[in-house]
Amino acid sequence: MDFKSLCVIGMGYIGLPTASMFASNGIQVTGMDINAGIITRLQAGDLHIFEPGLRDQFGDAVKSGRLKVSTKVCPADAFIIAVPTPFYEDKRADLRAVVSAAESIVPHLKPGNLVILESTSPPRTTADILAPILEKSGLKAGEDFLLAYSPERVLPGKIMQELKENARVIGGVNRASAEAGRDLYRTFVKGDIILTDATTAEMVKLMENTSRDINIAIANEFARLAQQFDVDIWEAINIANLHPRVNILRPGIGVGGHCISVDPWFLVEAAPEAAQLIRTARQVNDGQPEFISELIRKEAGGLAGKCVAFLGLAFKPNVDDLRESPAAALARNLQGQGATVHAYEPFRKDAEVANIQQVATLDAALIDADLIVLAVAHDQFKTLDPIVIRRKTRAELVFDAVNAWDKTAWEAAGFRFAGLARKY
Ligand code: SAJ
Repeated sequence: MDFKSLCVIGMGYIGLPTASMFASNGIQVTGMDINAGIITRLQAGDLHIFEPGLRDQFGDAVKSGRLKVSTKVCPADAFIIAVPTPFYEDKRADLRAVVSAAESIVPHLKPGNLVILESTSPPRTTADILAPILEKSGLKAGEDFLLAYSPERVLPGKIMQELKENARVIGGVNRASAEAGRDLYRTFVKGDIILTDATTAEMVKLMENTSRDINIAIANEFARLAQQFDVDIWEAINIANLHPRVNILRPGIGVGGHCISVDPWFLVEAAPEAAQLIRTARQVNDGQPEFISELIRKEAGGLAGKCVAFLGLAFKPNVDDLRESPAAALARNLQGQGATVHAYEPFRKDAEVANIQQVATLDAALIDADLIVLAVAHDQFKTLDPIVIRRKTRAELVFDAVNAWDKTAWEAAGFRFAGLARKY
């Protein structure tokens, strides 16, 4: 099939790069978002998110005249839904944005159109929730219009590259829908395109992120054991990973972001009895900020009345995304232990994180500090020179929660150094 126009609903971390990529590759694209503030900023050429390479790609797309942004859905040959699917307090999937995106397509849906859902969703969402909403148009899914699920699988920080290069799964409500999806994404996808049914594609996406969550959980549990047995976990993992069939991931302060810390719950919700391991892994990772804060408290000999220079609030290194960030949870845990936390996040100096006192510069974080906690291994933190830092703070203790700093160098500069299961 030949697609000339596309409407992408949701201008977030996935929708905006995807819309820019299609427009740069010849398709007439409307990027739609219900948030008028985001659209006004984009119209002024001001991106509300940071992702390497996105600014240029978006700029090229706008310059080509093929990318427009709007608060309204427009008629098009194809529609992509890329809206958030968070969870409610009780961890059930919150599909309100998907439902309202689908409803906003209904008045524009024409015979021969293709609708693709990209948002991570519980199994059967496309067939059981999306199709009935779109069929309110009077058209039948798979017959009058085409409907598929194609999960985004790109890694924040590498989105522009992975959008093109990763294998793409397209699950249609029937074969014709999957094939139409393939024709659309072939516009820019260089990786393999694998066709399957919609529910399999939904399950594949959840399995990918769940297996990563479980692998990080076992790394975190190993770190807790190493801490107990006075073993350096980083040395132990390096040695274990020399085994040809072992690949232990990195322990840390927990698992955050909008994907891995959320998606496994969709499987737990769908089949609680069958998903015991998945639930336990979630609990281990969610418990990690508290475990680390307890380690810090012990190292500091108590935190009451102490001031912490807290480096990093993003959910992982070199991104500006603070959603579900374990760093924010750790900062709050330290405050709960009586510490005053001065948090510095270079990628989001203006972010307003509830109940966390942010400072605008590194120096402001260091000035009154009794201890320094490295929570996120941003490149600009990794390369800090301990000799320079020594001159800017009276802090004596440095706690590296993410194994990013050289213990010897910090000790040589006059700091007492500790970390997660760290001996060397
Ligand atoms: N983390 C660790 N240890 C590790 C790796 C990661 O503690 O060894 C932590 C990170 O610090 C972060 C969290 O896990 O808090 C998740 O980070 P990530 O880099 O593993 O993944 P995301 O959430 O940025 O992106 C994931 C990716 N999925 C997989 O790798 C299976 C990406 O491909 C998906 O597109 C994305 O979720 C998504 O949107 O679903």
